[in-house]
Amino acid sequence: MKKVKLLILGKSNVGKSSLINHLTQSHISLVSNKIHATRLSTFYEFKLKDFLIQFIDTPGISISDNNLLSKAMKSSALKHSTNCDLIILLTQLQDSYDYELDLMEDIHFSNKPYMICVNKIDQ
Ligand SMILES: Nc1nc2c(ncn2[C@@H]2O[C@H](COP(=O)(O)OP(=O)(O)O)[C@@H](O)[C@H]2O)c(=O)[nH]1
Ligand SMILES: [Mg+2]
Repeated sequence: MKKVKLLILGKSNVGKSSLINHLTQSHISLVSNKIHATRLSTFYEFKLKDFLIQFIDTPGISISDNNLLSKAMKSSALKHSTNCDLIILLTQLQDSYDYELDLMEDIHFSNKPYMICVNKIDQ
């Protein structure tokens, strides 16, 4: 069975965990409206036809915050980019995309295929 690893990146609260919940049709991922509900990256696996899909849910990476916890969370999330098959950058309609543009530099550097998805289209 082929294993496919999907790394989900994005700001806190854009709906990364909700998306994984929806796609895996369960409620195993932690969802909340609090910032940094997922402090450490979390792995979820499910089978789809002949594939074993693994989602890597990451905490929102605080690029603007210069504190140690933010830096540790960012490097912890990005280290998964070395062995994933696809990076999904999740975003939402907002005033500024500085955060995403910053993250795109790391995504380009990883040389992995990626897609940018826009969530909360109901808003
Ligand atoms: N309106 C709206 N709210 C959403 C959507 N997806 C997630 N949310 C809400 O956004 C908040 C943060 O979701 P969460 O999955 O914890 O975000 P994460 O920090 O990126 O993992 C929760 O209150 C969700 O219910 C969506 O498509 N539309
Ligand atoms: Mg989350």
